[in-house]
Amino acid sequence: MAAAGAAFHRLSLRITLFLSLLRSSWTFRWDESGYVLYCPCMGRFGNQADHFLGSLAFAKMLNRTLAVPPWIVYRHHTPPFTNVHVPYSEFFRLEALSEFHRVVSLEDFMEKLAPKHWPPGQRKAFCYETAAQRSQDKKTCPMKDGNPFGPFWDHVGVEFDQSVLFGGISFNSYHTQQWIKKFPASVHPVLALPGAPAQFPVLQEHVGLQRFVVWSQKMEEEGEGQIQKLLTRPFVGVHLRIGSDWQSACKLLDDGDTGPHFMASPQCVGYDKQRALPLTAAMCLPQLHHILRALKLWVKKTAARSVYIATDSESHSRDIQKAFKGKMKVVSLQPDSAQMDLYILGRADHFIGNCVSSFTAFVKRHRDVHGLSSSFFGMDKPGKDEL
Ligand code: GFB
Repeated sequence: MAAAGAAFHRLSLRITLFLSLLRSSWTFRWDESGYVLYCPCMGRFGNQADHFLGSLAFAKMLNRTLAVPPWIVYRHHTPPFTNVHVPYSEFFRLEALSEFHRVVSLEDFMEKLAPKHWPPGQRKAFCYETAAQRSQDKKTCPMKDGNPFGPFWDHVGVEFDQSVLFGGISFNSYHTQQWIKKFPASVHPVLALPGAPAQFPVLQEHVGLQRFVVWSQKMEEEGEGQIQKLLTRPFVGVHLRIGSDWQSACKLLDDGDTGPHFMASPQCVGYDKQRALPLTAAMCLPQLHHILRALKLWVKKTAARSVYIATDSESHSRDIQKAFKGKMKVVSLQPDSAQMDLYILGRADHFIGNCVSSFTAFVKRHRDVHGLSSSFFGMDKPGKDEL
């Protein structure tokens, strides 16, 4: 019996190995329907994440495989004092995207597919005519002009040999047929673009794609470890986007240079411009009293025992502790990687974010997918005690 069991075990191991080999050779089989490549060259993580969802939708719309780019992390003030290109799978599960559409990491595309199917000498760049206007001959896509463009394509080892210009078409679904007619995969198997084929902020119809963005096992383990070590449930998580770059951005709002749609604000004022709620200064740059008010309200509502503060600047931990008379555990990890803050905020029992920030938007979408509650600074109704 034991011998039969061991033989069965060996057989099942062989089958598993065979299936995983089959799967990997399938994954790296050339897709005749073509590919979309792009540089996530606008903004930092939150902006790149918004663009990622739109790009995923664009690839599906054209029925091309998306070559998922690495995240560009700007480490100019901390070692290595340069851009770092972090593979998608470092933070999230690549395989979870496949539930929605065909994907391959850009790194695998370059290593396993490009040498044969998109070899040097045949690498075309695609861009808007208006973008090419910036080049000397006015016919060349500015694929590698400046930072982060040059370092990105250098990182994946791409030089472009030719430019293909287009105009009069946008990346939204209205132009699907034009894209397919203009650039059939049989003639143009690889659509390599200088930026994301998507809008910022993410279109309302693509917000739900967040559910395919699933944290990697490594992030999950580290994140859960930090929550267990530092926090006591229930806990309220807050995102304080209050640093100097943000203060300058919010000044545009104070100066009346924006409408209610300013950066990520459709997430809280509404996507419909005609019916959008007013965007106030407190929603963009909450002051300490706004922060304390919202916290008091939500700590009470959720009977929270601790507060987690994610911030791009100061945490106001002491003021917050004082406001709760020292009876609340107030934690601000200030982690090396911003994604750890995103992870913890995504797991809070309630989240208070910044309406205008795409960093908040990432957390809000994630929480919506999981049915968790969120609110925004400057939008809470005053608590009963304050009336
Ligand atoms: O994510 P992001 O595009 O959001 O850019 P916004 C803000 C970046 O600041 C994040 C850091 O990616 C982080 O690197 N950051 C902000 C934080 N808040 C936190 C936090 O709570 N914890 C940690 N660890 N890091 C846009 C930018 O930012 O703001 C644009 O993308 C531009 O480039 C604009 O600067 C004014 O939408 O908030």
